[in-house]
Amino acid sequence: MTDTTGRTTDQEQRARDTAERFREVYGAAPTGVWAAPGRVNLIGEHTDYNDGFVMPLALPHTTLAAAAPRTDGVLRVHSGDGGGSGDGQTVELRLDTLRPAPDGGWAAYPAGVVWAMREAGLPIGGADLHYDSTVPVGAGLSSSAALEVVTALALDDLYGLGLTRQRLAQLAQRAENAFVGVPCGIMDQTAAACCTDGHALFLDTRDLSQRQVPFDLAGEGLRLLVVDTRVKHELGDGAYAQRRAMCERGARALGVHALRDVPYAHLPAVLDGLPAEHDEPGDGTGDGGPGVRAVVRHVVTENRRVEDVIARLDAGDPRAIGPLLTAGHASLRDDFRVSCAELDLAVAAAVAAGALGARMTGGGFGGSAVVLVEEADTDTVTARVTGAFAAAGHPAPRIFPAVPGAGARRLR
Ligand code: GAF
Repeated sequence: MTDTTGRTTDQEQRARDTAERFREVYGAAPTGVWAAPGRVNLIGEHTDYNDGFVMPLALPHTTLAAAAPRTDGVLRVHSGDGGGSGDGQTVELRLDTLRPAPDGGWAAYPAGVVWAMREAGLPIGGADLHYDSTVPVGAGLSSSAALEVVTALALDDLYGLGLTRQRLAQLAQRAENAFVGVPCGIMDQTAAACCTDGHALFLDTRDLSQRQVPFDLAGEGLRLLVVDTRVKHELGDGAYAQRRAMCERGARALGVHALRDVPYAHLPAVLDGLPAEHDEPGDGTGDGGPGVRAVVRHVVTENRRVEDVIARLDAGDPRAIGPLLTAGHASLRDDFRVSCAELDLAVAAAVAAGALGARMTGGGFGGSAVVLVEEADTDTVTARVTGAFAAAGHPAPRIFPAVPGAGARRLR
C-alpha cells in the first residue's frame, strides 16, 4: 500500500527504508527503529488542562525514528521530511548547551525531549536520530506528540531506562510545555504512547488512570472518518493559551482546584451565580474569545459527554454516541469558540448527509473533524462534504477512515 505521496504505508518496509536512510545519513546502521502514531480525539476536548476526561484513539499514521547512541554528548537529528517536518538538513546540538528554545523549528521537539529527560535526572547521553513521518503536519492530528514520543521511546530503549509509557508521555509533554513553549495538556502524548489497536483510550487526566475501551467500528458496520480541512492549525499562537487562562480564571472564580471539580448536576446554579463580568470575552487578545461562563459550561458539559459516550459504548450501542459528538461540536463552536468556518461546514454537511454525528477534533482553529457514519454511507457523506467545500470555495478536504491503531512501539 502507498499513501497519497506514493510512499509505502507498510510498517516493516518503512522501518527498513528508515534504517537504510539512517545509514546513508550517518554512515552506520541504527541500533533500532521505533514508531509513534498520530491521533484523533473521539470526545473530551479542551478538558485535559482542566483535570478532565479525554478519549483519543491512535491513527495508523506514524512517525518513525531510527536511532543509535553516541558517547560524545552530541545530539544529531535529521528528517526525511516525509510528513513535512524537517528540511533535509542534519541539526547538531551539544547536550550540555540545550536550552528551552521557542521558535527552535522542528528540531526543538526531539531536543526538548532529551532536555526534559536530562532535567529529570535520567542518564541520557547523545544520539543520532533520523525520522520519517506519515502523520500530516498542521492537521490537528498530533504530529508533534508523535515526534516527541517516538524520540522518548527510542532514548528509553537506547539507554535501557525501562520507563513506563505514561512516564514517557509526561516527559514529552514537559518538552513541549517548557522547551518548545506550547502550553498543551497531556492528551496527545498519552495517546501516542499508550493507545492500543482496536481501542479508544479513556484517560482521566487528573490521576492519569486509563482504560482501553474496545472500539471495533468495522465489526459494527460503522466508520469514523477524518476530515482534514487543510486549514493549518497552530497551538503555539495565543488563542489556545487564552482558552486555558480563561479556564483557570473560571476555576479561581468558583473556588475549585480545576473545572473538573464543578459537578454537572450543579452547573445551572453555578452559572447563575457567576457575576455578569464573567460574560466578558477573552483577555484582550482581540480574537473574540469566550468569557468565563461559556468556558465553564463547555468544560463541565464536555466531561459529561465523555462519560456518556463510554456508557453508550459499554452498553454495546456505538451508534448512540453520534448525537453526543455533534453536541460536543456545538459546544466547542458556540461556547469555547475554537472552531472555524471549514470545520463547521464539514460537520454540518456530514450530518445533513446522514452521518450519525460529527465534531472537530483536537485543539481547533483549523485542523480536522471526525465523522461517525454507517459504512454504507461513507461515499455519500464523503461526496457531500467535498461538494460543500467546493461550493464554498474552500480547497478540497482530505478524507480518510480512522482505524484505531497501536501506540508507540519498537519496530526492529
Ligand atoms: C491540543 C493539545 F495539545 C491537547 O493537550 C488538548 O488540549 C487539545 O488540543 C484540545 O483538547 O491537541
